[in-house]
Amino acid sequence: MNAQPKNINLEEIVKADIAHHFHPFTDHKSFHAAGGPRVITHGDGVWIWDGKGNKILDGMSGLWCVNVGYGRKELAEAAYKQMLDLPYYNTFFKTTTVPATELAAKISSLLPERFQHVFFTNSGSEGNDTIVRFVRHYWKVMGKPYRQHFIGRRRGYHGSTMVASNLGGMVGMHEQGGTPLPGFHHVQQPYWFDFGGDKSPEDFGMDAAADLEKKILELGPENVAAFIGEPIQGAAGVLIPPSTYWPEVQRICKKYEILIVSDEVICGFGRTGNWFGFETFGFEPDIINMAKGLSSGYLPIGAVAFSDKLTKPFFEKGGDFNHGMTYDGHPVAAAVALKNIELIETENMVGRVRELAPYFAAGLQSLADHPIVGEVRSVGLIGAIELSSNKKTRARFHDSGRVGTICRDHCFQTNLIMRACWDTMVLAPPFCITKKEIDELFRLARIALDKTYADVSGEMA
Ligand code: PXG
Repeated sequence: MNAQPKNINLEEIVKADIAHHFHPFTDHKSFHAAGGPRVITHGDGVWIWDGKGNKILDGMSGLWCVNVGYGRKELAEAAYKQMLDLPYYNTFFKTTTVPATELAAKISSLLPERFQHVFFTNSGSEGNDTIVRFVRHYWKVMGKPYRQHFIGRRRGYHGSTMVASNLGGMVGMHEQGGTPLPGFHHVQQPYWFDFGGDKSPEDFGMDAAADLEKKILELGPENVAAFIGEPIQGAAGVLIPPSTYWPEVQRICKKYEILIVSDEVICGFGRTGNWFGFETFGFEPDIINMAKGLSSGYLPIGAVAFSDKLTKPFFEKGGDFNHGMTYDGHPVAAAVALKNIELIETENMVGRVRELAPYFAAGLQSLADHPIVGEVRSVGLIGAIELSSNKKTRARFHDSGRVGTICRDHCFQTNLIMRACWDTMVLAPPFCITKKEIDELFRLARIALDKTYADVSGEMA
């Protein structure tokens, strides 16, 4: 247990934060107007505490990452031990450390046989930057230098660096970075609730995949390097693709020899009830990007697995791969990731996600009758609640994101962390959540929905 109150001078921290801390993905004016941040001080299991002593149910595992839950001493001890042994050494210039190598082998053992090699990064964004350089170079080495174009999905999220945000389809990010840069393209996301119209989800899944083929033909198949997708689009609002979608994407990419990148930063390490999302949705990627759940967020670390077909030319033809970051394979982060994977394995947490999935889904379903809920959906321990002004027509409230923010703020007041992606409320609780805690999560969620409805009931269509 790690639930004792922490002695902090809250006022001082808030003051210092307003004075000196420039936050990511934040409207700074309204942040200041609201009196600064909520300060999170400690956590245990699915619970976190703020500086005022509020006990909060974290329905988001931080930012989709604290999969084993808060307060696992084993992870702290693994970091402590490794820091004493060797706090840092690099993996450049024909060197390695024991945890980095052991982790590469461990990750490889969790993946299909064709993934024997792993490149380490410090975040999901860096992983995707790595993938773009690697893939472009790979196609040059293979004598196909024209294969330089990448295709992602609208509202896909692949990170915040310039290249990762190009792969992603978040317009708000493009607008602030002078992107998308040439060579990055975006197609229909498999989002039946908003775009499916009268079609069945399965037919719509085929349509969304057909949009990829259309783009490939427009660019010229010989110019396309890779398609990147999250098995479930997380930050877009937990878009769970219809069953037809991924198999059809696979067929199309195979037809035109286009590489498939599975961005498993959210889905990886058990979230969907399998180790990886591509297993849940039945496709065969060439490259896998991982971060978040790799260390359950206890330290920053990411990894990219390349299939042997892609690494082979590097081993046979030689020549440097001109890419790397100081902390690639950081030994302390790697030691923590190894211990994290050990916990997932020894406590059968992937099986636990699968077992809890129907209970979690039933909890979501219990909200489906709520007047402002248009749809609920989930796979494993990741789910979404669509806010809608008319269940039948799946109509949206005006000013996309407004009602989602209202609901998120009510969740905050109710001591539940449930995030809003526009007007979709999303959940991804830690795997250690109990059935009783799932009940509590949905009890709090209903309170937040009731309060939201009270605010917008006059807008129902
Ligand atoms: N790929 C995917 C699928 C992600 O979800 C990244 C790459 C980038 O990872 P890093 O470690 O560079 O952040 C992510 C990250 C949100 C939110 O509000 C989601 C992410 C990050 C921050 C906020 O939903 N996903």
